[in-house]
Amino acid sequence: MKLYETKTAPNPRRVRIFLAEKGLLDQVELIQLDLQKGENLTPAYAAKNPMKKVPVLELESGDCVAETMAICRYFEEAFPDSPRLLGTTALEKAQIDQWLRWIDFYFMTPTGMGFQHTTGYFKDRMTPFPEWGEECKKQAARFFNFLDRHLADKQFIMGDQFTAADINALCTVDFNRVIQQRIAPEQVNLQAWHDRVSARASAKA
Ligand SMILES: N[C@@H](CCC(=O)N[C@@H](CS)C(=O)NCC(=O)O)C(=O)O
Repeated sequence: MKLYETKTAPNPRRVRIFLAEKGLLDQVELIQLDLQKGENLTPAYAAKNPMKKVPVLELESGDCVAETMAICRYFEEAFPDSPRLLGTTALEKAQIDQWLRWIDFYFMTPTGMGFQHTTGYFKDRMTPFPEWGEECKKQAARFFNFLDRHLADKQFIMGDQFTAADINALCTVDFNRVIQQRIAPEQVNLQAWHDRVSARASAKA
């Protein structure tokens, strides 16, 4: 299997950590794309993912799966003996999904938009609106506070169990450095959780 990705980008990092936690990193060949050079904008790549984003998983059959969580879901289902990261019971699955959507919509997306609209990183392919970018940065900063409160009495986002929600939150917290946002000294619960999840071997994947 091939995984089209970019080492420095946050969405592919989510997949790499997910695979590392499952012990499945050796199942994929990592193919690097330089996003700023537009290597994701070619017709050949658009045939794999019409949205022209990384990551994309390409199976031996030639079938492609785009979208970070769809790729993670593929590995969760295709390798049922690997550690479960998307829940086991109906309630766990639903609550993890809830968290993944909260993190995507209210944390990852504002972080990404804050980055793209304040830096002009992709100005060759979109029109940046700096004022909108600043608003998005504020929304991402509010999620730091929300996570800090949530983690006051928990080891991980779901409680005692490390899940994909921790992976996605970790990658988003870390990516906030590109918009100069970091865990504040008073956010001690968030910092303790961050130390805990960053210490796992998978965080270096
Ligand atoms: N919803 C997608 C988002 C993917 C995404 O935005 N990827 C970024 C890198 S983290 C990308 O490919 N950007 C290149 C571009 O926008 O041209 C997912 O979850 O996989």
